Amino acid sequence: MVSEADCLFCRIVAKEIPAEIVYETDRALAFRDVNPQAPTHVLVVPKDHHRDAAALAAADHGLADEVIKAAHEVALREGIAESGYRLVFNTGPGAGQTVFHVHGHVLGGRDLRWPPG
Ligand code: D5M
Repeated sequence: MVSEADCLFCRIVAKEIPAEIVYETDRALAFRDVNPQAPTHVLVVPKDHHRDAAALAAADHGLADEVIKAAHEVALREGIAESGYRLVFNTGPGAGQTVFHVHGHVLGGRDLRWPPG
């Protein structure tokens, strides 16, 4: 496992910090966002540390696919796959990324406007 000291999501992956886990595979973990922006708001992360979506895609072939598949599995389990959901990877501080361990936000359960703010 590639882990980084002082990374919040690495510590959640290591189960050192509690989170409400909703789905887990060998290489991905999904848990509820502490500050939900929709009735369903789940974060999906690779267990290995990569700072953002671009780094993830560049570093490990197949892992980005696994994270996206895990996000869809979460949507199915949460009952939002059919009505539609948003999968968002904020990438960089200017886009609002605050935790630099790549994570996809799975958002759904309400009408989602476009463009997002
Ligand atoms: O999204 C970072 C997200 O991480 C933000 O929506 C809050 C969430 N967050 C922060 N701390 C926790 C813990 N401890 N558990 C669950 N969720 C958490 P970003 O795209 O980087 O702005």
